[in-house]
Amino acid sequence: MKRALITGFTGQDGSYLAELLLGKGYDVHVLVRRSSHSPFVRAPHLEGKVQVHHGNLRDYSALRNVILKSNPDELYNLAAQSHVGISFECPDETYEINYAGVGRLVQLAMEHNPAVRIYQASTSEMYGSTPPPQDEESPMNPVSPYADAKYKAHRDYVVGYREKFGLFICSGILFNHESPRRGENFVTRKITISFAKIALGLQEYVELGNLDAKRDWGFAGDYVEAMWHMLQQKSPEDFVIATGETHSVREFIEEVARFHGIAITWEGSGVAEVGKDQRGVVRVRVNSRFYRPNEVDALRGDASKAKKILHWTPKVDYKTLAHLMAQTDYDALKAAVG
Ligand code: NAP
Ligand code: F7E
Repeated sequence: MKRALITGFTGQDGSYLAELLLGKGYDVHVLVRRSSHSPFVRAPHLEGKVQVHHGNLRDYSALRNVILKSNPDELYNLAAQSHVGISFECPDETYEINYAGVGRLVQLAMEHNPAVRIYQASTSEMYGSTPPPQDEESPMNPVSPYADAKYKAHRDYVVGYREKFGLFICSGILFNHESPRRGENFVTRKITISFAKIALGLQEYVELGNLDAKRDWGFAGDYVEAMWHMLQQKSPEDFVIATGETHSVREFIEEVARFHGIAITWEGSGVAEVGKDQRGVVRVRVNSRFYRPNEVDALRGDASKAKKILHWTPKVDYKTLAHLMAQTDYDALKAAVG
């Protein structure tokens, strides 16, 4: 039986990946940092099925213990301070986890077992100001502390360790992927929760930042399959994982509103812009609090390499994803309010 260690289990991708690996018969170990919440809040059905180890990417001795105890054949490093906006407020913490933490983990795992296979959660944010479409050869121009830390981890510990030590380590350069388990302060989930509340009469409007940013949004359940495929190849390589379609934040709002029978029309511009429903009630406002000091304007990935080598292709399309998230949040809220 193969052993896998997943960091970032309590996050969105961690639970989908654990489900996938359990389904394939893996002995799944997970690293979680101590919190006042259960590590199974997002995925209660996984309690008792994975082996929990406490640790933190900041804590060298804890990481050493976890690697010794779990003795992984495959290590999936999903743990990160993953919020781009917050990385401008907390740059040191972001570097400490997303760059230095990766170095600690990779070094310890390699020392313990030079044949270990490692997946590093890299990101389309590394492309920054490079215009779409972006593929594995596109220049990386990070524009946030989050992206910079991820880019440096990719350069030093993925490409660097592969070349210097022959380590089997791959970067998945994943474009935005979402699900009903997405963190509530990422834009898609913020929109689906807010419109569920609007539809149930519990909230009047939602406040957002840049409505014109474009993202390539896929489904997290599809993307964890690509992670696994990367570690089953003969040699370690990096892969872009994306749908190849791009939509603005504004379009995502319109799609979710439409799901609830609300037709949004836009008036004004900049911070004065509003989105009104068919009765003229304002449902969307812009608040500069949600603008970032620096923005990635447009992302659209070219996943041709993954399609050709991994035989990976996304199954859930943009509209299905938006509706799945909208429906799940609406059902949960309706059940909660009775
Ligand atoms: P997420 O929901 O924010 O989950 C992040 C995970 O990292 C959580 O389990 C969190 O634990 C853990 N973590 C944070 N700091 C830690 C530390 N110091 N030590 C140990 N664990 C720590 O992120 P996600 O959306 O699942 O993304 C997974 C990974 O893919 C991240 O590395 C992210 O940067 C990267 N990525 C995500 C996307 C995307 O669109 N989702 C795209 C490209 C790359 P707590 O629960 O304790 O906070
Ligand atoms: O923002 C705009 C915001 O925070 C998307 C992470 O998983 O994907 C994610 O990073 C866009 C940005 O995701 C609000 O300015 C407008 O242009 O949902 P997000 P992200 O920054 O793209 C990448 C690939 C990762 O690697 C990251 O880990 O939406 N936006 N108004 C807003 N964003 C937020 N969060 N909140 C707003 O109110």
